[in-house]
Amino acid sequence: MRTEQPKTIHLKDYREPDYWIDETHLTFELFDDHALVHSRMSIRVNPGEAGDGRPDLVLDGQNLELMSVELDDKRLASGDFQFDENTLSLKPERDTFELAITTRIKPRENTALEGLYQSGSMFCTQCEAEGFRKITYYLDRPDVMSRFTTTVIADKGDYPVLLSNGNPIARGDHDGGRHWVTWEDPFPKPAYLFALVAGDLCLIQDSFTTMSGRTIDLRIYVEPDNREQCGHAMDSLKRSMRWDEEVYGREYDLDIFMIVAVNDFNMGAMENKGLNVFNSSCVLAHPETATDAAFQRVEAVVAHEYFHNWSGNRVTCRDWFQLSLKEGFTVFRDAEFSADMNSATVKRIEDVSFLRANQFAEDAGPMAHPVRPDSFIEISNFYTLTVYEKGAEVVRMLHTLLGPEGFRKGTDLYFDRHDGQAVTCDDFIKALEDANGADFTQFKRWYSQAGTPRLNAEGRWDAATGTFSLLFRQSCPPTPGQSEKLPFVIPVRMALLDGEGNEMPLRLAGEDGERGSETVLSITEAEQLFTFTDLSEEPLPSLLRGFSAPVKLIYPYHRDDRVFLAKNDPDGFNRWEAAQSLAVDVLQGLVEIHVAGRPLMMDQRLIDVYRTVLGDDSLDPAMVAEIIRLPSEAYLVELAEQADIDAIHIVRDWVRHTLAVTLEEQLWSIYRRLDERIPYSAEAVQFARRSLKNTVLGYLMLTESQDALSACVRQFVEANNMTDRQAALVALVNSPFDDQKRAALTEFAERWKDYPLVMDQWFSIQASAAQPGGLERVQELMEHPAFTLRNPNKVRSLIGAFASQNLINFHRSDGEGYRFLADQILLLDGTNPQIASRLMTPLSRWRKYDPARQNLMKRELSRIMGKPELSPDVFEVVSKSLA
Ligand code: LYS
Repeated sequence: MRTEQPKTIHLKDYREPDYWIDETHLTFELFDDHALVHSRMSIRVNPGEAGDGRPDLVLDGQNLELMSVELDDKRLASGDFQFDENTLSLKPERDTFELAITTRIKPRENTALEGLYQSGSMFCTQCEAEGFRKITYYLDRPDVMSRFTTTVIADKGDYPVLLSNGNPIARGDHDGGRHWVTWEDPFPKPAYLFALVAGDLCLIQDSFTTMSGRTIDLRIYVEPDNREQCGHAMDSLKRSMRWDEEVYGREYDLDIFMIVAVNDFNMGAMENKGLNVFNSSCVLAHPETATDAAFQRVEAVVAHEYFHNWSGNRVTCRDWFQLSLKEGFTVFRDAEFSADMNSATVKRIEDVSFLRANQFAEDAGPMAHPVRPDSFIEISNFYTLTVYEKGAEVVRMLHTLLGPEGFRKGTDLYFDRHDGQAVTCDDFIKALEDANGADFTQFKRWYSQAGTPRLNAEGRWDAATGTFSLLFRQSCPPTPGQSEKLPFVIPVRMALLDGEGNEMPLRLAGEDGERGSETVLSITEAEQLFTFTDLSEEPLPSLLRGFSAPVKLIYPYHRDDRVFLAKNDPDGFNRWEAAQSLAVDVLQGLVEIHVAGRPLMMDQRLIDVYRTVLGDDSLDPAMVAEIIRLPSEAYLVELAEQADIDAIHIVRDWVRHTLAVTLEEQLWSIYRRLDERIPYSAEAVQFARRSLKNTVLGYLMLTESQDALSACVRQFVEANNMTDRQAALVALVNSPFDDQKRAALTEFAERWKDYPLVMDQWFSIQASAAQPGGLERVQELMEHPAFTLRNPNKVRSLIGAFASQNLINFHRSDGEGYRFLADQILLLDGTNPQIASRLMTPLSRWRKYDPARQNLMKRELSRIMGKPELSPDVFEVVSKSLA
């Protein structure tokens, strides 16, 4: 047990800093085993905050060796300041002064990958959220914005490329083979946006002409071996720049925009001003080594980080409780961008599936928190699905309520009004309100109340009057610290369908005029009734189109209604939703039957829907693929009050087999039609065809026929792209054909052993395979020469994939899966607490399972809790999980 508990920080305690830092001049001397950091800051007291007498200046600092402190060019003696593990404080004698500090740090020993660290042969930084304090003493908070200049000095042979934010303004050589470059960033920024990179990197260069005619120098820096894999990231960057001009009127502001790919990175990427640092998995993409999904992820992450230049950098967060101000908004922006570049409906389906299986689970677990949290122990733990993905849903609802034009007026005002400032979620809402004369007082509950609202709806048809009334009732389950919730504003996009599936004209009682054939109902009360009039026949409602609010909608549809909607709803998203909910209903019913020990019987209606969809040539093949994909085990677990993971797994498998066998002929004809030999292109039309072909191949392999096996092996061998090759490997790995499986895995590893990102895939495919013995396989793979606990991508692809995607093996009834995960968490906590803390998620969800599993999971949580010197990251999650 730790001796001292880490402190909780509360939003309500926010106050402005006592001092501002107007200028920050940094000089880094990089050496093999250490770095010297000299900083010189122009500091001024914050008159608003200074009461009687001048407050102490308290700077943040962690793991720093303090070499010297100079105040206005006078070296301070050790009695002139105090310092402890986390701070350096002194008493300034004037309101404005210059403070110079030298620290010594050890980037090579920095395994937490926060601050300045070494990845492979290069130096790089990650400062968000509180990493800058591991570089030098500073006011490391986002509301302190400063103009930075940075000089980097290093060996010229080993580190020919020296980068920082802004523009290079001077360079030169020193004796002894060292050289230096000075960078100047004209835009004041918080320290979390600082970046430095030094390495032997190759440069891929292009340019972009902005809407006002300025030419921007675009640069991607990667290790020389990766030179051929940057084209897609560069194209994505140019498309993002154009899109942000067209859709938001936002132009890029520096002369250079740089992206650097690094192999060891805790997250996806980071939007440092002018110098984005990326996990190499979010930059590199080549048809032979990256799947379509990887191509789309690169496009999305490049866009996300680029969009941050306005939503995050030009306008930043006042404090870390406001994280969703930049992340929720930017995820919404990148999702809309991806929707415009690819299939909008498919993008929405993917995002909604992900949100419901994962963020809803977070909302229902011990770490549940509002989009704008009230408190935290460790801010790194709050880079969550709630802050990012639910935050984006909240912005999407604002977009829905205001319409695209009103929303644009609002964001124009927001960027205008707050350019160069550090602001709050309330400021964002206020700009949208002021630009539109809207009142979002009640809407703001989405920022302060946690949990996933339930929306129960019921319809009543009155033939005599030709009216259809919809009664909505909303509620929200309690979450930690919030037992009672007030009603949310829930926009419900909807239509009413007639017996042919056509949308009927919408006229609401009490309103003049018609609402057209689709409308948005704004639900604001706990209980609210809407009555539609002048209807010629009983309608079937198509509700929550496009998932217009992140809620659990419960409408008492009959299975036949869902079949009808799945076949006829003119709204593509709701066709998918109807098929999904039909499948959920069928699966849940079968789970009960299985648990009762009765024989399983397939509901023919599900087969009928799949058959119709598979035969509908007018549908986008990617849509067909989405519709015939059964809901994931994770989603079924989330929906269950208490999940019977064995039953869910058995039943879902059985349904998949049954579908495969029943639809075999039709599946073959689709596979044959789509199995074409064409040159690869990373475009939506091809993504769609491969997506359907490979979903179909997955089903065909379930029939265990020799024909399927031959087709699969042939695809594995002959594929001209990684998407097809990998899909075949997945199908083989999940099949009973042991010889072919082994051969394919060996061949794959041999061929791609020098490609770390491809090997990540190889690990994760095996870690996710549901065959018995999954844990032993993972343990064996941990000994593989390509595996290392030091690289976050490797940890995620093996341990992370096992614990979050291989539910049946992770939850084996003897608890060995839990013990294994806890062991890894304890190991990693000593080297990389952020990664250790992320791995806690599956254990934190223990309340979802049966009492025996609950005990086994709690036992591991207690074991983790008992470790002395636990990091604040893991401490926060484990203590909240056990609370
Ligand atoms: N701001 C980054 C993003 O674009 C993530 C930083 C993560 C810091 N722990 O999502």
